[in-house]
Amino acid sequence: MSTFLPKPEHKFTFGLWTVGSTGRDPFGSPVREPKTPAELVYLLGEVGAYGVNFHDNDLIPIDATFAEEELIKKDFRKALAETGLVVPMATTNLFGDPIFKDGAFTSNDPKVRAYALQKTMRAIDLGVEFGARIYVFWGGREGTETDSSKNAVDSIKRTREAINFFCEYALDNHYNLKFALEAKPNEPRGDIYNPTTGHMLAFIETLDHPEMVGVNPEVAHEHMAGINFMHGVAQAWEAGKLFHIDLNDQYPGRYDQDLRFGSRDIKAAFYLVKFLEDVGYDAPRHFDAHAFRTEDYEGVKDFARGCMRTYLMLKEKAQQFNSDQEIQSILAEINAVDSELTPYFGKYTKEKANSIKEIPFDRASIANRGLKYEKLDQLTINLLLGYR
Ligand code: DIG
Ligand code: MN
Ligand code: MN
Repeated sequence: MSTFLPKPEHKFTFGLWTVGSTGRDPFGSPVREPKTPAELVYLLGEVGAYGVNFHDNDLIPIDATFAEEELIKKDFRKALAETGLVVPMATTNLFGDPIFKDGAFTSNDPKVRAYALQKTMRAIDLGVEFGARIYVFWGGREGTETDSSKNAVDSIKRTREAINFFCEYALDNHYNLKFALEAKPNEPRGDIYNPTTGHMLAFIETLDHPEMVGVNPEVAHEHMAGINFMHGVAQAWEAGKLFHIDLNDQYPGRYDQDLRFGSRDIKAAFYLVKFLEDVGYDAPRHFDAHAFRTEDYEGVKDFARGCMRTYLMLKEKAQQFNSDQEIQSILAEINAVDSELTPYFGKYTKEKANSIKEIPFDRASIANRGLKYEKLDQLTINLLLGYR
């Protein structure tokens, strides 16, 4: 049995805002004293994380003076050097300040849209300064409560114009950056544009530089939309667009809970980890989650350790699944190739079409075949519960 201790090769990362969450929620004030970015880096170093991510204002307060900014960066850089943590991803807070109350890129106010461009360019510079290679856009306020307020087509066009602008900004400055778009269906806005990873994949194809832009799917966000998260991740991967991933957990039909990874739907988490490991996903495994409001900072460390341990335990379960003879023999049987039909699949030809039209099918006998999915699923449960 391995000890499930995180290593740099696992590329486990946390945002400053995750382990730095002070436990504020819509119905209660903070329960934990805030820690500085440097203190959070040391905390992440203690639990064995590989990297740390930040929104611009997680690191540099929006009204910091130049001197304050330089001191913060100096301490942050020192903590990174002493712990060995890296900064794989950065992003912009375009949702916290009141100016963004009606969105940033999709705000009806051109002053807000212009300020959002300015703030994001500065945040990109900051992320690049600390080595970020992936830049995330989460449009938390890009939406409506009343659709009397915005033209949905104009909103998509404004979003496209902004992302095109930042792709050109990165090219113009020779930044080695990839952009990752993160979807969420609602909260904090009543409805958010581009609400799922699928919407984002379609949107990316309308951009001027689609090759620079991928997605950053988040477990909780797709669960909020009632979607099978692994299926969306698989579609993004197959399209070559899985640039980053936000791992956490979520009870269906609730607000964005950002729970510890694997703490709610262990079976869904298993299939996700199995997929990521089976395909050799090699980008950061980012836990965009936070500890329960009940916790002190020892509890926050328990939360962070739990995210990484659960991932590693499920990684071992996936290896067991892949080497389980009974499971693999069932999979081999239900995926058997029919050599007689093989010539008919693949690209279209007129000959194939005409031949397929003439094949006699015995629908009843084909339909009567039992697929052993109950046995396969129970074997999976047995394995996950440690009885296999
Ligand atoms: C929320 O799930 C969003 C913001 O925290 C951030 O912009 C993004 C990066 O992981 N996730
Ligand atoms: Mn979330
Ligand atoms: Mn996220």
